[in-house]
Amino acid sequence: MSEYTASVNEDVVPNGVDNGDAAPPPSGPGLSNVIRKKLMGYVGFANLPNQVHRKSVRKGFQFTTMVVGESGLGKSTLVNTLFNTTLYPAKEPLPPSAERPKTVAIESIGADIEENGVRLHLTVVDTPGFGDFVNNDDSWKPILDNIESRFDSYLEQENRVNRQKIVDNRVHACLYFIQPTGHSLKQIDVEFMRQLHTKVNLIPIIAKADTMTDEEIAAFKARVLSDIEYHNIHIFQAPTYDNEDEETIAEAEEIASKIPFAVVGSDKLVATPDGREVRGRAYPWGVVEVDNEDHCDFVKLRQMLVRTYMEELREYTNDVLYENWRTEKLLGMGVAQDQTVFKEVNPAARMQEERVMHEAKLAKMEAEMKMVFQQKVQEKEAKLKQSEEELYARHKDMKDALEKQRQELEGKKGRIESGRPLTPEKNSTRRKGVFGGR
Ligand SMILES: Nc1nc2c(ncn2[C@@H]2O[C@H](COP(=O)(O)OP(=O)(O)O)[C@@H](O)[C@H]2O)c(=O)[nH]1
Ligand SMILES: [Mg+2]
Repeated sequence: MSEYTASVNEDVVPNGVDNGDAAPPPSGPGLSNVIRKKLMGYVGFANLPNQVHRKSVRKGFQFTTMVVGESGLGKSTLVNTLFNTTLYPAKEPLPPSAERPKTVAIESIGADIEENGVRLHLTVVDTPGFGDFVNNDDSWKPILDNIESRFDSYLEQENRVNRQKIVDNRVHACLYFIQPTGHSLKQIDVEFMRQLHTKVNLIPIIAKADTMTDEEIAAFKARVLSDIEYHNIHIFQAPTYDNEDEETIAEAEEIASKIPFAVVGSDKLVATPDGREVRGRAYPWGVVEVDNEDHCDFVKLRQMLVRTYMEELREYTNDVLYENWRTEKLLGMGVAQDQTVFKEVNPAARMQEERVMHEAKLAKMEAEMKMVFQQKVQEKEAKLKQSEEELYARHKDMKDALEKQRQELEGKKGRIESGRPLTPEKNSTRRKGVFGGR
């Protein structure tokens, strides 16, 4: 068993994203709140060098895991058990009269753990309040927002000129705690997993497995899995590689066969009837051992999360979950990926392509010029036609006026020739005195 220490940097940020300060080693004068703790036993991430190359080992790993589930399901206890350190101290339950929060909070705790020269910057994101309200319809929303804002912060760092010091605060795994009801998934479980499965590696866990018998657990697991399948929920699956040896394949299958992991958590040591000291829970009828594979799936869960697939979880988060989110986001902003940057360039083909493009451009310009010309001609024609019509109308008016004048003169001429006075009406009007004026 190896000896090592862990320093716990309790950096609790309610309702928000930790700003990355939690991850780097707490080595500044400003970090006086660092608690140094001695770990109780071997955790197992010293196996990481077998998972990735040495460079990242020297730099240390950033790994963020999130725990989600109704309160009292043993999330904090399991985190303590997993990382073998009291990240979460025992909490006094709230008195009945206390004000209770009305929303899901997001709290993150960072810890730097070192094991056999391998540094792990661990962040655990807790989500107290999830599922605790009368109406839990949107319990998943603040959690999704938190995961996406972590993607946002990573994207923003990627876009910086200096990309040397990228802090990876993305959530690499989400342990979802299912209540050991023995029935099937609840609405809130299905809704959460449906909303989150494309954003985070989901690892379903049956909490407090010591409250069920082996047969009940087997039946419950089958029902949970069929619910997950029915709702098309994607849970994290360990990848299999072609050239792997039989032992590794068998191990992967063994881990996969335990999903959803039925776990028991405890950060206390208890004595077994045969005199051993183990992490477990003591009951009048016996002791449930956390690290005993006959008692629960804790060992397999730790193997999946820490010893074997930590790098795969990080990789899948980066290559698939983050990448899909990024593409969607950029598309939403109207920025499309320029596929040509990925193409291999063949000079002849490139020239041909450019010529075709140039010709197409010329043809387009010609067509445009033609169109403009035609448009101008049409406009001119329309104008000419209009002024012609105007001229014609004026000509007709003048002709009509002249004709009228001619007729009047004709009438006068007739009257003069016949010897009648030119304005007989004028005199008669004056005489009768009926019509005024004129
Ligand atoms: N029976 C049983 N009790 C557990 C288990 N894990 C935690 N508990 C107990 O459940 C209570 C709530 O645990 P806690 O870790 O605070 O739950 P959280 O609210 O989900 O963080 C505590 O009294 C724990 O001792 C478990 O695996 N089995
Ligand atoms: Mg808790």
